[in-house]
Amino acid sequence: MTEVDPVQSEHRGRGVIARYERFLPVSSETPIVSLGEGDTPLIFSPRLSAAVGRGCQVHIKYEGLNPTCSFKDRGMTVAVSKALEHKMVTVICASTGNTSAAAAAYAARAGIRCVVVLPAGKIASGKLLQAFAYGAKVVAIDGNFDDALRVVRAIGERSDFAIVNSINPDRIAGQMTAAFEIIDALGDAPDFHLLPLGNAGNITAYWAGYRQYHAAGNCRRLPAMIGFQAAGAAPVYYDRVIENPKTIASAIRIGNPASWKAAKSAVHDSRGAVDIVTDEEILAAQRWLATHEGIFVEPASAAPIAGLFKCCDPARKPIYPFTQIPESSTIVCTVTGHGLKDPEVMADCMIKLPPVAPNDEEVLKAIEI
Ligand code: AN7
Repeated sequence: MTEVDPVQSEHRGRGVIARYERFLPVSSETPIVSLGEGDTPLIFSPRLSAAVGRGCQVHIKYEGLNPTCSFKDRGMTVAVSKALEHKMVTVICASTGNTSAAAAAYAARAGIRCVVVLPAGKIASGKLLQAFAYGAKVVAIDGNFDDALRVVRAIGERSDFAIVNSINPDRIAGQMTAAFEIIDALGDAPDFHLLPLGNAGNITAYWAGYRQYHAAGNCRRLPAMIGFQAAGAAPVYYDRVIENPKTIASAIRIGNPASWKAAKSAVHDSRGAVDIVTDEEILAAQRWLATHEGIFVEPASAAPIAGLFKCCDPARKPIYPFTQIPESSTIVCTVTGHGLKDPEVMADCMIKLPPVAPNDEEVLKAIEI
């Protein structure tokens, strides 16, 4: 095959760098590695709005519709573009799955090597499949995500590896673009922003994005940032490292988040909160969102939906009761990854299907109508 240059081509896609270049750490020297990420739908949810009541409006930012089906693509386009600009030949990350899928895809696009270090047996099957499909070098370690990140930090000391976890500020910069898009769509920032909290990069990025757009005069208000952790993996909520984090939401099974301090500042400065939701609440919210709004997300992404239900129910003692928020508030929930990433957790909703005769009578009988 002849040499191609995917990054300097005129057809380099209309991703978040093309759209928000002036807010990002790129220059004319930066080769842009893009897969057309961002510009994801902000979907109004009449049912969640009704659940909150009093004229409040709830919108869902559906980040599962990015090129590798999670929000990580926004930061990865910037991180891999910068790695290429700095002539790096290998990117490396630790991951609970989505970062590795995004890193592998953007490295493939850039024509550089990608190494992903994963906790063995703890990655949702769709995400692991992606890392292999995009040709990454995959290493499973006998440890959890926090161990994997420790190893990656050590290897990243070498000058020939670029770390593309969210400890890389280029990742955070790229992820700010989701906040820009929300403001561009709503005409202002929302009053409340709910999202899952794992390694804490995303809450940090959203808050930075909201503030930057505010400083540029693109919105009048700033939202309260409300992060939700799984009850068994809630270091920020409990304010201590969790040695053996446990939750079905494998994406946020993290006991010692890298952006812990920045997340605390975001919550404090925005007058937001961190709360917890149980695995049962997460799975119920995941199913509710799929069957009531047609939006299928992975378990971690259902945490803010479970959290919104908790906030609406004073009996569950939410940290941030929505019965007390002003009338007509605007609320955005970010759902971070696609449901197809983690098919196993939904496997029990696929009932066994004995084939029926190919005629209308038998089919109607089968659906009990
Ligand atoms: C679907 O891929 O940490 O609080 O290594 O995949 O910014 O970490 C993933 C995190 C939420 C938490 N939702 O975001 C990884 C990884 C989904 C995720 C989070 C993740 P952060």
